[in-house]
Amino acid sequence: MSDGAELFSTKRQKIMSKDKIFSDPREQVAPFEFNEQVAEVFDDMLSRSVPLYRESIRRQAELTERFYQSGTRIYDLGCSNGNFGMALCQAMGERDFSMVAVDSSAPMLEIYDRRLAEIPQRQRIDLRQGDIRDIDMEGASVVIINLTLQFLPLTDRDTLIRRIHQALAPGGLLLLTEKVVHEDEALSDLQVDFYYRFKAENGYSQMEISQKREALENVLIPETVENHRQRLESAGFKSCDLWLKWFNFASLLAVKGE
Ligand code: GEK
Repeated sequence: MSDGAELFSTKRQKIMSKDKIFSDPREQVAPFEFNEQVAEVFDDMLSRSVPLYRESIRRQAELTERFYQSGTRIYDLGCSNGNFGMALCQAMGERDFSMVAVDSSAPMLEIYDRRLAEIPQRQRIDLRQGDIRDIDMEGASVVIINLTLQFLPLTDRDTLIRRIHQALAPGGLLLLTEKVVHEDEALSDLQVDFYYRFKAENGYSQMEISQKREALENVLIPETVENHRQRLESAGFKSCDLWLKWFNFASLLAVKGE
């Protein structure tokens, strides 16, 4: 992997396990879960399943550095094993900051905790196990929700985005990355076709691709970019930019007015 692998470098990263979770045929595919088996292969899974994953994490860390206001907090909602946290420590360098990183998966947070133990900025990141819908947020200047809103029921999404807007200081930043669908069915199909091509190029077999798709059915519910934009606008965000787009993946940034 040459796409900035050094970005998240820790000792653990160098012994990354390969994702073979869906490589054997299954009679019934159970709904996808962020369990120990997934946590173990997470970096390999994301780098082979999410186009531009490293680039997007890196730029979001740099955007966070740009928008962070001293004395406030950063929230990483659905932080997984800490790739954003590691990139952020690098982007912040010596600069002081405070981040709350939340995930419901204990195996993910165990890995994050081990990675933090290896770096000098460990005290700046507070790991919390819980549901992002229940977490209290206040005094924030940046909130990132990277590939995680898509796992909430559709009915819970407006409330969370409103709560994020309320928690942000004037001039605060929300970073939102999601798998998306297109409102035009033919274009949606085209995006998915190119997405499966990307996965196949990264070594996933057709069986792995289709079993993973089945496991994510009704677990990961993508929306259109337009839906996301509208939700951000209704929550009160003053400006919004689609800063990265790759077929069925979209990264938006939204800024709260002064
Ligand atoms: C990254 N942001 O590397 N409450 C808390 N955590 C949740 C919830 C919830 N309701 N639902 C899902 N999660 C990361 C990648 S992965 C994306 C995020 C993916 C957590 C879940 O446990 C998992 O760790 C994360 O959200 C989604 O930039 O694997 O497609």
